[in-house]
Amino acid sequence: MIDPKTLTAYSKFLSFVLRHEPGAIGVTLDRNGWVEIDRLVEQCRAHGKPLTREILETIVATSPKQRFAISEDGQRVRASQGHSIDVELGYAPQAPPEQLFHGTVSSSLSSIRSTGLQKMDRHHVHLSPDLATAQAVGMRRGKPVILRIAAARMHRDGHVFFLSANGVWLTERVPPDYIEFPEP
Ligand code: HQG
Repeated sequence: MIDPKTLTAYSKFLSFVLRHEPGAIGVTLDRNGWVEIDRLVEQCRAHGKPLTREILETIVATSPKQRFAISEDGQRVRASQGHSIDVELGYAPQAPPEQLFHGTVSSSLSSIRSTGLQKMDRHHVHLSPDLATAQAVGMRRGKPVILRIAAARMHRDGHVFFLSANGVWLTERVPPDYIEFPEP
């Protein structure tokens, strides 16, 4: 049994490597974001992170947000979303539900009111399917503020949506007109 704190620390490190900086441990991702598990483990160990295949598989299986996925042949792993580096995740466009949610903080609101939701350092704006998830996302930055997104209307107006393997809705941007802000 691996202790949960160790798993969390490895999970954060893997997010960093698989979404942002594979070069930090000398691995490269293929165009779809995958890396060979053996190579990843070897390079983690060479950089002072004694990861094992067992720990990796435990993280993939138990991560509450299912951040990582293992390929069908069991040989490769990738992050399911959240990248800042250029990868083609290959998710098919999908019609979103009527409404989606975005958790943010009050200090971002005036900017969001004028420019809408921007993808910032990531590939997409990330939207949550339910309030509780959006609360948790917003809480990473402070007191959460929940925005309601008229996703079905956006979709009818031609905006493209993708659903990641771990249930995060992704879109290029959300113009202010589709955002319902909470009462001040
Ligand atoms: C804000 C986590 C000013 C936006 C979560 C957010 C999620 C603006 C921040 C995933 C803005 C970007 C993504 C604008 C957006 N002006 N601020 N125009 N547009 N923002 O981390 O959605 O744990 O890139 O509100 O669970 O917070 O990494 O996006 O506060 O699924 O797996 O700019 O990351 O998942 O922050 O989180 P992020 P996010 P993981």
